[in-house]
Amino acid sequence: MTTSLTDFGDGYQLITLENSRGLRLSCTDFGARLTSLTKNGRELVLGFDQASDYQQELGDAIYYGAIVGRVAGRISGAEADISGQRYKLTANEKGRNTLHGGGENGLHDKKWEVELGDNQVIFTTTLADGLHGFPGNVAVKVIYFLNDEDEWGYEILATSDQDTLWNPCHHVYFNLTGDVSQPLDHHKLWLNASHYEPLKEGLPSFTKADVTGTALDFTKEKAIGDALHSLDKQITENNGIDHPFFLDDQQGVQARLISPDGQLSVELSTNQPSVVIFTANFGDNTPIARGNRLAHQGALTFETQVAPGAEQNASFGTLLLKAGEPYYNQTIFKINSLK
Ligand code: G6D
Repeated sequence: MTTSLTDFGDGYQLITLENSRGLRLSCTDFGARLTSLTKNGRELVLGFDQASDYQQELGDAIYYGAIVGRVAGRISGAEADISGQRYKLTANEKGRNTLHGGGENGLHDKKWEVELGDNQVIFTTTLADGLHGFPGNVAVKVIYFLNDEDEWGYEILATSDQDTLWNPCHHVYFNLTGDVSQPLDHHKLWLNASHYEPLKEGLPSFTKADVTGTALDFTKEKAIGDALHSLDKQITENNGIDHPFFLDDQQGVQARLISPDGQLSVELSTNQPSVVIFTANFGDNTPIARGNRLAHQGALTFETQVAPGAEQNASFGTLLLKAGEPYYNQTIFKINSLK
């Protein structure tokens, strides 16, 4: 295993780990973000090679590969009850919803402290009490790891000094072709999720629905294009997939993404109850990443978290982080060479 540090521009640094089997992971103190994951030279994720490229508006580039929170996803109405008190939050989407914890000066666009561990990169930061309207000073640690079994992943740990809302995610986007100008259509996806959360005008519906008979049924592996080009209203109204899926288990492999050429797969394991899958439904006005313009539906996220909307449906889990209690998200991705 080798580790290297390079300049990432704008005062940020890039840390790269490489194992003995040609799997290379790069991450930066800018948002504790994954910027690149290559297997024998093939780029598997959406990202850029300098910090400034993430600052562009197009395609919400600022979130690519970053840690997002305090609360990933949307809080409808930008208000929440926390331990009996009502809080008004930053309405950074359409002036009425809180998206990804309230937008700028969040986890995704700040400079984290960084230290190197044994095949690990450890990022730490704090979110101040009152930021974006949320109570509590939150101390956050993100640990990236890479090993010689071609597994990489992250742990997110946090504690707060007051009861607060806390449901971060890691916003990695995969495209296993090595070229994000290729739409996802011929990637195959299997998902151990018999239920999902329909959206209502792009917002949480606070309900669970059976995937059976819908385009969002990935309980048997299928081409993602079969879903993306279906006439299922949940697809047509959201211009693609942007849905929380309720995982049927929290141990072992819960999802598998297979490259169109059948050479590679990524297998997801997580201790989180849900995963939000978003297929980068940005249309054609998108950034160019490493020489390729991101296609509409050209990459797919696995945002492991509690399903957005849990603030109104306790069966989803809870967004509440009680003062002094530990939060822990462990998510592992196994890269398999299939041929
Ligand atoms: C999308 O739900 C997704 C988010 O994950 C993404 O970051 C944002 O909007 C741009 O709806």
